[in-house]
Amino acid sequence: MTKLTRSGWLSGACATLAILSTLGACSSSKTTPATDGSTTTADGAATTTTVDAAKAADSAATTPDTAASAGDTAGSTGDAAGAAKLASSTGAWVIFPQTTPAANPDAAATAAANPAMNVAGTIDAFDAGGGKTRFVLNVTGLTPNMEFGSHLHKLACADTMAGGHYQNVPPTGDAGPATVASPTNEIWLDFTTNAAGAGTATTTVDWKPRTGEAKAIVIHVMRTADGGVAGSKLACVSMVF
Ligand SMILES: [Cu+2]
Repeated sequence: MTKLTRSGWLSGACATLAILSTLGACSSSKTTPATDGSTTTADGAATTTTVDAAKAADSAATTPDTAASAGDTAGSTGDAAGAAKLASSTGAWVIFPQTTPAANPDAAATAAANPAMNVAGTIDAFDAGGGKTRFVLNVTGLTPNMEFGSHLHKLACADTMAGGHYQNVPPTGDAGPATVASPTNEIWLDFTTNAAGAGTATTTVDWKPRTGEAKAIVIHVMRTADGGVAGSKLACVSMVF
């Protein structure tokens, strides 16, 4: 339906221009850059395919509910097969200084340069269907062959180093940290880097983060232990729900 509409628009535009005796606009300008990065030819059917593909992707990204069933079939690779994206990390990574023992009590982090000081990469969250959310982390530039912890945090990177972990069920009454700091109640994306310093992690939870209450992904110096402890915060990137 979209293809027909776009093709019809192009044809109509050229026809109108022809009537106005400005044939050059349609016949001599073979290709023009389109805003989505593809090229548009005035007469080409191939172009509409490219444009439609981009529009389809945009549509999937902005209408998660209608694509929920696609998310179910996407498998563990995450971003393939049209799973609706709920959120992505954005902007530059913030590197937290590791030179103040009081602020960063972990010895491994304070003794050496930040092992995540050159981190790059992204985190995406997808609608996995049935109310579930799948997170996929792909990072590079870290110290090779090292274990890291990583979580979804409540605050922005610039706000008290992203604050604490986002939790689906916050602590209430007598519930201690151990009862709510778990990989099913929080987003844990721990990983071990390969020899090239790259790491990946995927986790799926049966809930969606509440809008406005989760704002960043933090990488820690240690793999996450019981109770959510993972040592110093090394780096942070914005990821807003
Ligand atoms: Cu954390």
